[in-house]
Amino acid sequence: MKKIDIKKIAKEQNKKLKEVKKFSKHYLSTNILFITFTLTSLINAFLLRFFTVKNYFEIKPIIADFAVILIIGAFGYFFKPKHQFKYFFTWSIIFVIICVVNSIYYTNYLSFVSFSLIKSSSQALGVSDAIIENKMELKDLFYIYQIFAMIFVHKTLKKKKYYHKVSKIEIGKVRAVNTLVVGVIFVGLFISTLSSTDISRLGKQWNREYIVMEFGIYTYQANDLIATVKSELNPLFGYDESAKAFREFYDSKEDNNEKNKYTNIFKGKNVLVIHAESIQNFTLNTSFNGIDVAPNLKKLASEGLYFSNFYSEESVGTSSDTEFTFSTSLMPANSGTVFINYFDRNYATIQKEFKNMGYYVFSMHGNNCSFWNRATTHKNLGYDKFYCYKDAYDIDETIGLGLSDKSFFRQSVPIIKEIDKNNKNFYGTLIMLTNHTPFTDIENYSDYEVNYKYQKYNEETGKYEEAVAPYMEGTKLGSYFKSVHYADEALGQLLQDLDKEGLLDDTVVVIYGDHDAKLKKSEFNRFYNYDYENDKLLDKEDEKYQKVDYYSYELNRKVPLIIWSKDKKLKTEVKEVMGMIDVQPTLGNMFGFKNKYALGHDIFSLGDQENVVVFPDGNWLTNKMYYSQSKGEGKLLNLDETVSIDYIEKYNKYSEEIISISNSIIVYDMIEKTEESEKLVNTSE
Ligand code: GP9
Ligand code: MN
Repeated sequence: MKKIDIKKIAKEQNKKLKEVKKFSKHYLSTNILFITFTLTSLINAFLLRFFTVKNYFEIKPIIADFAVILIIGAFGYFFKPKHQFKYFFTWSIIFVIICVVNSIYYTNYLSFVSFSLIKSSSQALGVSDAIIENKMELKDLFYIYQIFAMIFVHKTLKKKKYYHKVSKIEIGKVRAVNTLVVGVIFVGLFISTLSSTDISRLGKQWNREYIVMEFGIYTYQANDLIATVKSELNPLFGYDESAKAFREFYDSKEDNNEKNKYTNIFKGKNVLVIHAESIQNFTLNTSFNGIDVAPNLKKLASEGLYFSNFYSEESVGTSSDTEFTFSTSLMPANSGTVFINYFDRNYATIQKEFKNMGYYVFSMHGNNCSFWNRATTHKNLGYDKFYCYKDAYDIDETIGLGLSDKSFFRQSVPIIKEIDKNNKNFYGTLIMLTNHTPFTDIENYSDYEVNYKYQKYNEETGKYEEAVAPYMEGTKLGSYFKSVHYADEALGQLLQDLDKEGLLDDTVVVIYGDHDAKLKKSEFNRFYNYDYENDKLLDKEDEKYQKVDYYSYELNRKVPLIIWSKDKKLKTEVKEVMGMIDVQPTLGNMFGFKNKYALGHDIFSLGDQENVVVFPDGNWLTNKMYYSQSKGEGKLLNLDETVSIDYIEKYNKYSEEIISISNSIIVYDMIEKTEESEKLVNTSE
């Protein structure tokens, strides 16, 4: 048997330890500037989160910050030691600016700054106003110590002839590569911690707080820079071709001037538009133990004009895309989101139309004013004022993402009353919030039950007894139903309060679900296929089993659209398929305006023409079929009817055209350019 020489092993270990110590000592004493830069940058990034989003102990953003600093710092080694200070100092200044500006911005807006806002002077002014108004706090300037630390360390090193000594032993390229490798390892480590939500939110960028919390401030700012530059570059390519397509499209577009029974019926009436967060249409037809999920919406739908096959056409911009499509009758942008990347274009909006008719046009939201860049974009859409967050509301009850809908509505009514008093007419948008994914917080506030109560036969007693099966309790879809029930109660309360104040007498209420709840297909499995007697799912072979396939899921994503007024004369269910893009022309006909750039249709002026709902991914839906362009296949809605290949090709072409014309208007600011050239023609005539 081989003898283990413990002494030898201990000796070797000792030797290794000594080598590590020697290396560490050598590394620490010959990389002082780099280490100072790395540590101070890391501390500042940590402090920024400490003072803002407050996720102190989260390791993820620290890894991300560290990786960014290492990678940037590595390039410093390509300079000779005596020139390295300039490099590290420049980056220190950039990092300090990032921290100070974001800190000030957060103090004022509870969000982080974006390069895209530089273009919007109003936001920049907002910040400078804030500085003048003394909304800057001492902590916002704390980060500047990094600059002094760098100068101090540099001067001390210079005095000690450090740079001269280091230049004799340093092989810059080797150090650069080694540091880069370590940086890349940390990037890999960081990526392994990411969830799909993280990645999608980094792409969407609307929740800036979340990105800083998870990715750290430096990655946030770099990502923001890339997104801003990308959206700035887009307009530089392909303009001529798009302008030609745009002109041809509008030259050949048939203008429908046909009148119908809804033409001008609401002329001169006030409008309240309710953006009902994540309300899907099927919730109006759902009840648990005899209690409706959404009794108020159901009642409004039965009294007003109810569009029961209505779809939101949102893309990655979710809520903001819907606001955009509703307002402009255009599709969302192909890349990026209008509210973040193309908010400064000229759009023909419903808000501007009402403003031209002398209305006071406002929006209201209980959440952070800068979410989805609303504070800026709402102004550009034509709103006179955006009542938001702490500027207008007392955040006295928080559920989920922020101010609860009940409190939001309760506080909105007196504001609307005041607006009504001071203006002849008003048009207002109320953006709800509580029914936002992940819907779980509602469990703490709701007593709505989503279980299944039934009479069970007790063989021993020979009697029927009340039994309860858990059904949707404890599931995400279950929480969603509770959340919708809450939102519906809030809506009911709003209408009651408005009525009490006499605000419904001359007002049309428009309610839309802004998009589906983004629930997984599997969530619906339990909902449709629950075997309450055995508290399990029905067998797939069971004749009652209802499969949730791609098409049934997509078709079920429809949201309610209700146009309601107190006199209840509207009372009609419109079953024709309809998209968010069709709302502006439909309301335009009712209130007496027309937008020549609208890509949707007045649903009541279609005559024999079939309507089509185009989705941002090119899929489309008619009364006859849902077609997926990416799959290259579709589903007939009525099996007795067939469609031809030409039919499919016609709508494939049409949906591509609608998406591309919309995108041209958004990216190349086509409406502004057309109006400018029309002005030129008019003045030269
Ligand atoms: C944010 C809220 C939610 O304030 O409107 O936006 P969403 O996540 O639905 O796009
Ligand atoms: Mn939304």
